Amino acid sequence: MTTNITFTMVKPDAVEANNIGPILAKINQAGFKIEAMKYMRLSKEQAGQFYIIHKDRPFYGELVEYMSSGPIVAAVLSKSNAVADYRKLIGATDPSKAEEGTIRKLFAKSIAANAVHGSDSDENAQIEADFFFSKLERF
Ligand code: IDP
Ligand code: MG
Repeated sequence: MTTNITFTMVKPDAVEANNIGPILAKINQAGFKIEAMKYMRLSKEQAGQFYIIHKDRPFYGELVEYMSSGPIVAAVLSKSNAVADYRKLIGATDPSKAEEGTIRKLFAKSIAANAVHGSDSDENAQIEADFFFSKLERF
């Protein structure tokens, strides 16, 4: 299997709870290499743009408010089968439905404040990585 990428964020709830370190440790232990990383706060406009695909969902306003409520860690990760393997590592969107040992089971507070983002396809991984990082910021 060729190496490919996925995009992740440590979301504001997990940053606030001092779980950046434990989450990055899980990511490295699972065999992902960090290709790019930054610590930043999204404006409402940026959060709205990132999640534009969800603009018609009832939780869109809440999601944009939440994702711009505090700093996040954004990162590009690489590994064979990166997108699917990372979705497995993070677990279900709703932490009450996430498998034991997954990042969301361990660290998420709720279906909205669910600790991490993970890309859902190779195409979206590229779009999301390009949204946050220039070529000069990727290794
Ligand atoms: P995913 O992050 O597991 O891919 P999506 O369906 O793409 O889940 O939803 C994007 C984000 O929107 C979720 O991670 C979560 O933060 C938020 N979200 C999803 N469903 C709900 C909901 O029913 N209520 C509130 N927030 C939600
Ligand atoms: Mg999604």
